[in-house]
Amino acid sequence: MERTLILVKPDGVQRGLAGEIISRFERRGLQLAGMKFMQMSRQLAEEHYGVHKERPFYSSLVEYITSGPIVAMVWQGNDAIAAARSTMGATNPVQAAPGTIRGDFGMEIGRNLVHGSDSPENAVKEVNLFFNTDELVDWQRTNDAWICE
Ligand code: IDP
Ligand code: MG
Repeated sequence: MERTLILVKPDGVQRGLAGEIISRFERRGLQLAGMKFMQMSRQLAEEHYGVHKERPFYSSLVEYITSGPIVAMVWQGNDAIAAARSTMGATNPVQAAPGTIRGDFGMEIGRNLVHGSDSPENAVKEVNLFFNTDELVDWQRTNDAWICE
């Protein structure tokens, strides 16, 4: 069982796509473990995107992610990280396959609607950065046997 941090970025919220985006993870069969509506501080953004500090787009990325509210979520399941990333689509929406979130709703890499952890190590770090343990819910989904063999 893996957990992954998913964010509906400010463009997703502002465009009224939060429900649509959440729904795609839900319908896929991922299980929700935590969710909050919040606005990221600059400090949180700099920590979250610390690996990109030297990249030319870093300052605009921090501006973008702090520019409005986001929906932060933890989704879990077998291979949750890879499953979530395939539901999201490629980083650049122009290259993202139709049927993915970015491929269906995005036009530019700097407005790509959604974040998802990219590895088990980063997922643990990111989940802990956004959520306290008491904000994550351990619950039994009654239709699990129809999603997981
Ligand atoms: P990911 O979100 O698909 O994991 P990363 O390479 O980790 O992609 O980049 C983090 C975020 O930084 C992207 O989702 C996107 O918002 C932004 N980003 C990445 N590359 C560029 C770029 O070349 N120009 C502008 N923004 C970028
Ligand atoms: Mg990434």
